Amino acid sequence: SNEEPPSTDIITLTRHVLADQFRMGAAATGDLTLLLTAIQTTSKFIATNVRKARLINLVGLAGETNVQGEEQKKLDVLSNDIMVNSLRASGKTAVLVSEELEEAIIIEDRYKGKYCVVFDPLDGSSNIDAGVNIGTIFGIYQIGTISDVLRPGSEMVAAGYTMYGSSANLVLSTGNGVNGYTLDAALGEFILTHPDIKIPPRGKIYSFNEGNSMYFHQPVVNYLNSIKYPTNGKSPYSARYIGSMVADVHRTFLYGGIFGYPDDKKSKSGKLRLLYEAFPMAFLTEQAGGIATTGTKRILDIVPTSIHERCSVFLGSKDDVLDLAKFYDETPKEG
Ligand code: P6P
Repeated sequence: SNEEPPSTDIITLTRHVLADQFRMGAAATGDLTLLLTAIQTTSKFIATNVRKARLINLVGLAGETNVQGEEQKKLDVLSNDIMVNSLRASGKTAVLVSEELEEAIIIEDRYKGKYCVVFDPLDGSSNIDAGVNIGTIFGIYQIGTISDVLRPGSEMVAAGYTMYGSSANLVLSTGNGVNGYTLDAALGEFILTHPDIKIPPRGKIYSFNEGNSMYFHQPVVNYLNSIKYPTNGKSPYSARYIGSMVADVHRTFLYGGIFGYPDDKKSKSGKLRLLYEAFPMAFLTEQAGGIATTGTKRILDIVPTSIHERCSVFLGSKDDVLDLAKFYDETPKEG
């Protein structure tokens, strides 16, 4: 048959990360690689169960939807449980912080390793019913002697997300750029499909929930007006808002533009969580050549005061986010 012979030189995520470690000449103990293997396992498990839930949902539409409602909520818990169990069992973690858990988990000595993982196991899960892409977001710190997780995002050693859609896409940085991997379910491997992701320096898309416009602070209003009613003869930007952070950020990385969930008069500190949403996405954004700011401060420089605190987020193409930041510089502090 004229079918292409299968490649015998597939670059799996594990091989790619190992190659990176060797290239770095780091005393690659393999610890990070093993930790990332555990994270891959959780993403495969979640991908399977999100797909099943959608299937059940389709089947369930004829049944009592409230059962499906329960099913959806269970998915959040299911995703959290697989993350906690798999990360603990890896023997590479000391502290876990999950969006689903009020308190941080301190790993018992028998399983204690040198990393702290902060994660949102299933962000945007309210979108499952509509078949909208959702995702897992994670960040990895190397813990010193103290199991103190309240450290700036700039101290993360790795960060990534897995987006569950028509396929499962895992986007990862270990500090040397950003790479995208797609799950080959037959092999059960994430294969390198998007090497060295770089955000275009400027895009033509803005991604905000304009349903919050009534509450937006003046700098955001002024910025949005500048791209919706441009006075420089340029055409207005397009609006794209999925309402699932992983999907909106993934599109921003690939197509460029700006994603924003700013603090406003209703959400005084914004809505997105600093430790396991803003930090990982800001880490990836900078590694992909973009900028991530609160409007007045680099997100990765924030020192958290509590594990579930929220923060204002603007991220994406360098030139677009710099344009936004100018409006904060120009606006006198509101009384
Ligand atoms: P809104 C999903 O619930 C989420 O946490 C993020 O994934 C998403 O970016 C944001 O909230 C959407 O919030 O207020 O626009 O529905």
